[in-house]
Amino acid sequence: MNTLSSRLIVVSNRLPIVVSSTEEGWKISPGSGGLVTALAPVMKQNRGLWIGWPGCGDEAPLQELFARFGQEEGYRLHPVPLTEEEVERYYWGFSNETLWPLFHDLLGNCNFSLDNWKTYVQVNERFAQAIIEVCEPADILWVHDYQLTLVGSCLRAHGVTQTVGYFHHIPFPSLDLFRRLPWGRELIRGLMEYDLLGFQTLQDRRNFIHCVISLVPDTEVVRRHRRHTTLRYGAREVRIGHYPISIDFNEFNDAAASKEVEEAAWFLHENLQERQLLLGIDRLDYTKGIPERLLAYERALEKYPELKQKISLLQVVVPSRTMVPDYRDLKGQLDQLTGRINARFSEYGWIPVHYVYRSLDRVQLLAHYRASEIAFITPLRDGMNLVAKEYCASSINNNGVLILSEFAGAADQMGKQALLVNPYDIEGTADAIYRAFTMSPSERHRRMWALRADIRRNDVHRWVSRFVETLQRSRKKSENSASKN
Ligand code: GDG
Repeated sequence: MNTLSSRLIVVSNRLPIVVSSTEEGWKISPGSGGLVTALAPVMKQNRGLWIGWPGCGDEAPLQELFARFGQEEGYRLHPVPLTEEEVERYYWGFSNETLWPLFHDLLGNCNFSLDNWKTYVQVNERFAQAIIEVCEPADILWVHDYQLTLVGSCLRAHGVTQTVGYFHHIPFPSLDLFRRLPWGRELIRGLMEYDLLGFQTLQDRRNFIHCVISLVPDTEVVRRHRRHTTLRYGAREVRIGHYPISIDFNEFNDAAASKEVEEAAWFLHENLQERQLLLGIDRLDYTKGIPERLLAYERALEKYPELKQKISLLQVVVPSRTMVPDYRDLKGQLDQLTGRINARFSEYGWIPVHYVYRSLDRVQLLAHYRASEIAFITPLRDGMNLVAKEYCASSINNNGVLILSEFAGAADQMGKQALLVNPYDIEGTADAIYRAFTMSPSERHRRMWALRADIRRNDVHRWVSRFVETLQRSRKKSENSASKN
């Protein structure tokens, strides 16, 4: 991407860092994940500044650590300190127990609490204050995700007129569901104070526009383009587009080809030469459809007995949000289901489910991708699902098959070449396992080759460029109309 004419400020709930206390003193290192990898070069190039909650209390010498980080990484950090109670109500409460389940169509998991909502508003205001402290008139601002929907409107309330973009990483629900949120109108109006709103899929973009038109009477559609729709909201024009997020294809492809990963992958398959590995990797989350997946696998073993001894499910579950009661219950359910399937089907020398409840290091993660003949990714709902893309980028021999839920955002781009399933359809998903297992090498090659070519072309660097360039265009447009008035 070309250098921008202005400084880029990124705002997210968490800063992209890990702060830890070691025997040699405090340490700071960049966090992992696609967003950090994609944004780091753009931030370096454009004198970037990243604003967010550091994820620790004031026991760490943050000023000193941030100065070190700035020198080493080439962009600066600015903290938004939060109290324990704020984290409890804004993050664990409203973000993770209300917005997260509602936006994933799981109304039954929602907790609607007025106190949590009030703290959410207050913390969004705190983020806006932190931006105002450091922001200069020419800066471009890019806010991320559902924890910070109201930052744009808080900024406007303080008279900030800069161009502000927002990217929504999770799905946006239908009007029918969204209306259940008691503070839905405030949230939608808050979002309409951004200049550019980015969603993962066309469906999310449509759902959002439908909610705006129905709940905010003073809006109208000005233009419809393939990539975005422009709405007029009061005196302002707001662009709403879809920008499917992606991964750093080359990084996964190259790392998967390394000697270290090759050896680890060989080791994983060592005792299982004649067997196909079916891989599930997820954060512990009820949106990921892990119990339904286990039931479909159980049904496949029942319906297609020839799979016995010939297939094993490797299910990795990364501990997450264990403070939230629904997540603890899910863990119990998984322990019970895997135990049942293994007790029912195990034979000497063959265990049907290898269940791992921990995070894998990077080499192991890539080795799992490379070693598995089939990826089994069946969320009930997902904004995108980067694991599906990472699996394909690591499938360097073009021999993997992707079974993918039709309710993952990734299905929009990968649906033609993946075996699409409805995760609630246990019978259909069991059939897809059998179909993947029996797929010929030439069909596997053809499908995986096309999947990889598409991810290579539409990688995360392209995603960043497309969003930031549109944001810059929005800025030029508002500058032009301001100079005419
Ligand atoms: C949100 C949206 C959207 C997983 N296991 C291990 C591990 N991972 C890494 C994967 C991948 C990431 O975690 C998971 O990304 P997802 O996209 O699947 O899901 P969310 O975390 O829920 O992210 C989602 C995303 O935002 C981006 O917009 O796609 O829909 O929910 O990168 O590699 N990493 C390591 N060990 C593991 O065991 N090191």
